[in-house]
Amino acid sequence: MEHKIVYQIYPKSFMDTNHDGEGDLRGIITKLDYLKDLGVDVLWLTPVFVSPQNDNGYDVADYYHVDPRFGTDADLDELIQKARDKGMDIMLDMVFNHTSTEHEWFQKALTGDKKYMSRYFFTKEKVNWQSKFGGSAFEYVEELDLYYLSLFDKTQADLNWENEAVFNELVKICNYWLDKGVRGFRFDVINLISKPKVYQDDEIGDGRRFYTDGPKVTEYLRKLGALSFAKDPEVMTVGELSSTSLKKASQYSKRDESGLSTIFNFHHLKVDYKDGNKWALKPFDFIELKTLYHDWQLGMVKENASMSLFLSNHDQPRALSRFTDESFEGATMLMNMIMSLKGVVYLYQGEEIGLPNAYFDTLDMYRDVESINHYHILRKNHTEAEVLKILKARSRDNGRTPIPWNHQAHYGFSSKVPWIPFSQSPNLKTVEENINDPHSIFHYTKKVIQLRKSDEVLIYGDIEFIDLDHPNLFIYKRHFNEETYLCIHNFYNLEVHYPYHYEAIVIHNYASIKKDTLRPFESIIVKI
Ligand code: TEU
Ligand code: CA
Repeated sequence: MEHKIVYQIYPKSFMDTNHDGEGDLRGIITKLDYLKDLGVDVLWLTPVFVSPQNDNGYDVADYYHVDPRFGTDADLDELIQKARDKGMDIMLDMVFNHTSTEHEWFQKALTGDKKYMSRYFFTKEKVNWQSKFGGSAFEYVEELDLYYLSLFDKTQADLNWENEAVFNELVKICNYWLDKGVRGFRFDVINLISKPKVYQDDEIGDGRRFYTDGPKVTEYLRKLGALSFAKDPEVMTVGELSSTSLKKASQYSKRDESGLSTIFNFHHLKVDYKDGNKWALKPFDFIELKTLYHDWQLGMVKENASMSLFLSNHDQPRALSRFTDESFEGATMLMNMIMSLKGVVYLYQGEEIGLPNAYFDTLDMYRDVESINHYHILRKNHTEAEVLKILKARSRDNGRTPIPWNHQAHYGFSSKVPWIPFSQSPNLKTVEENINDPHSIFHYTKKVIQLRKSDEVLIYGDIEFIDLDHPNLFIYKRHFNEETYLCIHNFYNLEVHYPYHYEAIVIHNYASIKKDTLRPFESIIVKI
């Protein structure tokens, strides 16, 4: 699995082919040669199932059919086949912690049908748990004089995995798509599926300590795996884990267990949260970032478990803007790092062309439910300017702007004004510009992908961290058989003196070496 590169696609912002300003499945089909040329092996699509799109598809109303916004069921079949013909697998995003309140199960529950009510969490009393998008996690239903649990938006009702009928439905859905030729699943917030029997107020937090990494998550996952995806070792699965721990995470992706292939944890993407608060800004803590990689890389190896390597996705500001000056050197330093750590590499659309954050200046440019909710929450005790500054740094829309393919109308993404504005950054370069420039971030990414997929030291080698307290450099070695690589990444826009010896250069994001020196965002991997 570690030799495969996964490319995450946010279909709504990838390529539009039917002139409605929203990306679609046929748009992805038109770009398969581009993705094949880039060298990726698996295409992860965020949800394309029927959905009212209140949370951009993470509110699923029908798990068996494609939302007309994205195309037809036949379009998805064609994408699966055509990707396969080019040696790429399709990974679908399974949102099994909750359904949309538009889903027929929930609609039947609203009629008071006990059989369907027990598929969710209806309760007479509510407790003080908070939704991840702000506000109470319990929504009141007058007709039933009951509340239901919704940890995200109120139109996303949490599913009761303890209910056999629910579990069997989810097994059926997985096997349906496996029979359709899908070769991968990403499981959304999968460590929230084991809720406590009794709810209690949280005196200190927002309630997540009562429902995160619950007692039955491992059992549920291994059972689901045994009845569906783990039957075929070629099927790649990844679990998105919210606020998890190394101990728990390693349980879910133990090799040789019918659990997940790998997991996503997010601690390394909270190193710029002031006091752990997403909506409070501070410069990223570099030492903490390196220490987290040290602990998780070695911890997962010790537990014989596998982790994913990623820096950006559709919920995060773009790493290029978050950790660097958006330069070629910044982008390729991050690329060298993610491709030389231990695990399965996930790239997010746009990283291969150095696409920066959105840089939206006004609220009306934002689309994300979480961002708009928090605009109003933060405005209670912040000025307009302060809130817009926080959103500019933290909003999920930073990762959701459309791909700029070329300099035709609407950057060749659509013939219509797109559903969300393009990045307003002056550093934006199109895919076409990248392809036409041999020294571009695109061609460098292609080269380092080739290296990562063919180099056993980077794929299988042990990892050893060095000088973790260095203020500017991230340094580690990879060992495999007799070979050792030294990897050095300068995370800062300054020159650093650091003596190192080498036998040969494996990859370098500068044209030549300056003895014992790492220039701004310089990154080199050498054989020693
Ligand atoms: O994200 C879960 C999750 O943890 C994020 O919502 C995260 O908490 C938030 O972005 C941090 O601010 C998954 C999906 O990736 C996300 O797009 C969905 O909104 C969410 O689940 C609910 O399905
Ligand atoms: Ca479209």
